[in-house]
Amino acid sequence: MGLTLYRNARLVTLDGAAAWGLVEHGAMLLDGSRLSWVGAQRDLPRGLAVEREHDLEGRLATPGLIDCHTHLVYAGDRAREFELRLQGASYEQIARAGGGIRATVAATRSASDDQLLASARRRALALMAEGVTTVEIKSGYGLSLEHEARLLRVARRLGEVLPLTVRATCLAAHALPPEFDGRADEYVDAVCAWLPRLHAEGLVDAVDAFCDRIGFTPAQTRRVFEAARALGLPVKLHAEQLSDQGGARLAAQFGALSCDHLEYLGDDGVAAMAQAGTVAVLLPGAFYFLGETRLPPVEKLRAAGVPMAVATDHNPGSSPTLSPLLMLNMACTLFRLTPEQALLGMTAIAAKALGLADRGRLAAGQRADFAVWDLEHPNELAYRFGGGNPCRLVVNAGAERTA
Ligand code: DI6
Ligand code: FE
Repeated sequence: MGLTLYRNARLVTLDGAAAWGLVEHGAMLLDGSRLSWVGAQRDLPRGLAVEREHDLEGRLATPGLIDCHTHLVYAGDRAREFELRLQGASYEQIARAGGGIRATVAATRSASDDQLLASARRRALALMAEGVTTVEIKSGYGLSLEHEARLLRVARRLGEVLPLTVRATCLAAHALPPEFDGRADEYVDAVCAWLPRLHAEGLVDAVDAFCDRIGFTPAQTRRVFEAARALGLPVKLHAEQLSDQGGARLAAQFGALSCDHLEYLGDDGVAAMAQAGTVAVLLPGAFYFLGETRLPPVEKLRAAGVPMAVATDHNPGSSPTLSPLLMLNMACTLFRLTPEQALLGMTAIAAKALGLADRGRLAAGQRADFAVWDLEHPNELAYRFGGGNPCRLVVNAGAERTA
């Protein structure tokens, strides 16, 4: 395949010293699925055999968005629980009464593979329409070997049927399934026994757990992490979402790629994450939708040099959003990230949260994953909210997909 040139773009490379890595009158050269040259058009090497040329007409080009935390594969919805919460029931109370994650598990187990794929595909298309080129998808609504495997296979399949990179994370330790009531330790034994089988089928890129009062204890989480480590799989953690369990400290001991949520993260957790190089994944959708008032310690994370990612956390219970752009806005309005930090959080730092070094910036050698926007300046990505999608074009590994 010959070279492809995209020219006349305002490049938001997120690379180099300039704010946003902004390059006016920029051009990108693609060699197949990779960027082979990125810079100001006047510096473009002469005498190249360019096969195809695209004029971006002065539009903004950013790295493709990376949604590094979603639960995209499930059946049913939890709109009724939303009503109950508005009448005063808490997320935790609903979960303890057998609703919450368990309600979605029941719906998911009775859905067919085709139904799960079709609904996940619709959700993925909505994310892609706003510039997403890589998505992480967690299992966690199956909670048995058979059903967790089914969810992970659907996630893998999605990456085959769509121009989208899918990273699959096993979150079998999401909640206790009803058949294990009162036997959480036995359930954790089971999860540890499933992991090698799921991994042997090539279904697992990382392992996650929900460490909280309504999830699993740090001791149980540690056992899941040990099973992951024995397989050479990286770990992540839903940590300190509803209470401080010391989950982040534990995850840092295992060199976790990321700790996610973190509203109740304490100073020791911040320090442990900084030392381990663990990414903090901020999820403003869940914070907003659950009416949480405790903010993640963004100032402290920033001061300690912990990289911060931003994701949708799409799931039916705590964050039923399909708008990564709205999350950029909320990361700024609710968590006080700067618009540039928010975009970095959904590109370069999100890539780090997934252990991917080949994407997240516009630079030679990176994957040719980018989005083109009808916007003047990148700060508008976080400034606008709720509709009027400005995404004009999405390119994944060099292949165009008109949004
Ligand atoms: N925390 C969350 O916000 C999601 N999972 C988790 O551990 C919510 C999952 C759900 O309510 O269905
Ligand atoms: Fe989540």
